[in-house]
Amino acid sequence: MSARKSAAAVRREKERKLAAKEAKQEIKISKNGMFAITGRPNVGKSTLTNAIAGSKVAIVTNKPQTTRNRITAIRNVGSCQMVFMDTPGFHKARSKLGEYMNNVVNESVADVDAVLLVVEPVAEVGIPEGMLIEKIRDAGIPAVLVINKMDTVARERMLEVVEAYSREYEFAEYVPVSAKTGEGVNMLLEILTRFAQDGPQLFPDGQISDQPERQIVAEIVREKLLVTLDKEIPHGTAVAVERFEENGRVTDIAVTIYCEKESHKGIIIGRHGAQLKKIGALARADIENFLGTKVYLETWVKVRENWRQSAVQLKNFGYN
Ligand SMILES: Nc1nc2c(ncn2[C@@H]2O[C@H](COP(=O)(O)OP(=O)(O)OP(=O)(O)O)[C@@H](O)[C@H]2O)c(=O)[nH]1
Ligand SMILES: [Mg+2]
Repeated sequence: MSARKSAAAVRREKERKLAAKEAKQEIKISKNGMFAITGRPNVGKSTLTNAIAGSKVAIVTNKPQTTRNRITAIRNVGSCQMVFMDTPGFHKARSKLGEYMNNVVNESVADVDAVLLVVEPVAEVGIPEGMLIEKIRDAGIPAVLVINKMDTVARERMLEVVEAYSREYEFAEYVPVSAKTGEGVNMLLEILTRFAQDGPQLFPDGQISDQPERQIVAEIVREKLLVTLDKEIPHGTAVAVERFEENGRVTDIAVTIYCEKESHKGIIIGRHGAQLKKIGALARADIENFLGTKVYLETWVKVRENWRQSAVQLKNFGYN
């Protein structure tokens, strides 16, 4: 099963490189555009980021506050290279980690050609959306309202959403999409090319993200923690990659999962280690698919009391 997946991943990588090579021969990049993807937690920013990248670069779950860091997706459209920054869901912070996450949003909004505000298809401007609109106004940067999850509502609903948001702010564009089905995503990209500026190609052909492999591996493990564990426990976890060695067709990886309490550690490990085994198996399958090699994955669990409130620990886990 896993060997077949690996072969498929290798083939996909080859196809992507070939497509990139062909594209390069035809069109030379003469413009670039930087875009921040913002919105409240759980609206589908990372799903949209993956749809744009054409591959999974950001983890996605049905739990709010999944994304913690800025994650880049790179996509060439015609003569334009577009760089997207997925950001954490903007929320009322209750920890130093939450403050860090909101800060990632602030910094991303400050330095782009346009901001995408991703919203649910609901005709009401909520508190996080209102706060993000204030940031956009202050920064004086063009903004595009992306109405996501259009697969869940009737098409007519869009007009009501546009009406509600246009009362709050004059968006440059209003674009309905379904990040999940991919509908409207090409149209969105086409529209966004208007905000690009004359400039060089920033990333080589075929590169779809600037995240190191190790970081994506840590994120995949965190996704499995979020998917398999309940309530607050997964939100209090961080994952560190301790070992990452490529030995031909096998990648040897060791990760440590940090959690906030001894009781959480017990739950993560589970009875006779069953829960940790399940998390490891799910993560390993995805990591094999991502790396295109077989993977040997070792998992450890450690406690770091209240790390989300500690500036020093946040820094240790790469949230700095
Ligand atoms: N039906 C439907 N569901 C979607 C769509 N886009 C995203 N979702 C779902 O919404 C949930 C949240 O998606 P994410 O992409 O993780 O959302 P996010 O905005 O990145 O969330 P945070 O990182 O927590 O801020 C997941 O269960 C997705 O499958 C969509 O277009 N349609
Ligand atoms: Mg996300």
